[in-house]
Amino acid sequence: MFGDLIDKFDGIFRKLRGAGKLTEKNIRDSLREVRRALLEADVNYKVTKEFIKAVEKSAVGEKVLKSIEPGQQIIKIVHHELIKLLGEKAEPLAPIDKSPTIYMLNGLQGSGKTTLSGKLALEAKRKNKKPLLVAADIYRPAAVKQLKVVGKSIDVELFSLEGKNPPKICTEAKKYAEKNFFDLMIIDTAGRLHIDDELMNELEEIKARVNPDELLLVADAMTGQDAVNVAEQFHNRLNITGVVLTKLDGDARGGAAISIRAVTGCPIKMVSTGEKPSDLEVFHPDRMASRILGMGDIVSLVEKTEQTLDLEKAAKLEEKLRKNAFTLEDFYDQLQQLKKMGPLESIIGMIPGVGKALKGIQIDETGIVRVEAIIQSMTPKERQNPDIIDGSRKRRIADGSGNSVQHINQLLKQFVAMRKMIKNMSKMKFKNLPRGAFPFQM
Ligand SMILES: Nc1nc2c(ncn2[C@@H]2O[C@H](COP(=O)(O)OP(=O)(O)OP(=O)(O)O)[C@@H](O)[C@H]2O)c(=O)[nH]1
Ligand SMILES: [Mg+2]
Repeated sequence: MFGDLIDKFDGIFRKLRGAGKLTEKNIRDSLREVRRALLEADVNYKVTKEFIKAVEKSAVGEKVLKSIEPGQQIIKIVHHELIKLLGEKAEPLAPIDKSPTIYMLNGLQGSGKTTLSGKLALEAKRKNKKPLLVAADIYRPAAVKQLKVVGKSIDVELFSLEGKNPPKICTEAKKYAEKNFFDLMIIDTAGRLHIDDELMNELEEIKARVNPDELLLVADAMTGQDAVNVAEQFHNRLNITGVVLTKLDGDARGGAAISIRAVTGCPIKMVSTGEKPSDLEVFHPDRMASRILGMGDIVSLVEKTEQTLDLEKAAKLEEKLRKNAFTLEDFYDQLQQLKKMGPLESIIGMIPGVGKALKGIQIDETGIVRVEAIIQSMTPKERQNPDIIDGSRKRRIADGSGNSVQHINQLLKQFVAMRKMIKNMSKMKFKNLPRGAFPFQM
């Protein structure tokens, strides 16, 4: 997620920090690079222009030039403006407080509506709410079946009607939900290749008949500016309440995520980062900005951990991370947990400073088995204090785990990088970002 941008910002900021005293010229040079980075990330042209203007206005002032750490000041300004661009604060979905609350999902073909239906239903269940999935896609032969499978896998009831049109299905579904005390009704509508009048008319009619509490556009982040255009058109016709960006896991550029709010005025409410039920997050502009600027997102990481693991373990992890008491044993433990949480890159990307720290160090999923074997071959003392692992210990561990000494070195290097990162992390203050908030060295 945002891989390209993170790399570029890292380079730009590195230069800024190295510049010592800043002049208006090197600020302008950096901003030109920021501008190029945003455009290359497929951020909307106008949005980029406005963004640079806003940053420039705050940055090219005496205050910044005279501050003790001008480089840091600029990063702070970029961070601040990015948060503004992304929407300032999180806008969660309408609360499930009626019988039924209605979420209606719209979007182009393959954008991820059906997958999202399942995720939202599961989340409702987690909150002890009773969800109902409504199959309003009667055009694609396998669509109803697909939603049925989704429903079955999470044990959620499906409402479908044969031989009826989608507005009628939704009206009947609402009656059914009212009668049977469902808390949430999720309408999975049909996707189309392009926006056409027929589709819009149908969606408008469903909207008019059931009056949904959320009218969400599900947009594929990987389609970049197309997603932004689609959002604009949907919003013009349907007055959507929010956007859910999907496939952010495969979106290295981030153009849609960054532009959509500014172009449409519609908030991004949730983001989907994978196909698994747990790959759904509330969109937090501040956290997303931090992630984009390579500052990680420890808050989301801890939340994700809490969702996936038992709370006690998560609390312990958080404490350890903050106390900087992370050992190889914890590392091992975390690997076990990580395996449950989804693709490693998405998890690891949330750790502050990780973009650079772990760059080039392989943590592919198959490599985990090796890492496990290596740690298992260590003595408890070695796991607690890897500094004592000298040449002969390395050879013993290598033999014991069926690896080469090189592999042991690689793991230790990886662990040291991780520890350093965590050490930096503990310096972070989440509430008052300004000073010392950045996990990288200034
Ligand atoms: N990597 C990734 N894949 C996703 C995500 N969300 C959905 N998908 C995949 O995208 C494909 C299409 O998802 P669907 O949920 O069927 O999309 P849809 O909008 O219902 O499609 P139609 O019903 O044909 O309009 C599936 O293979 C999903 O597994 C995501 O956040 N990340
Ligand atoms: Mg579908």
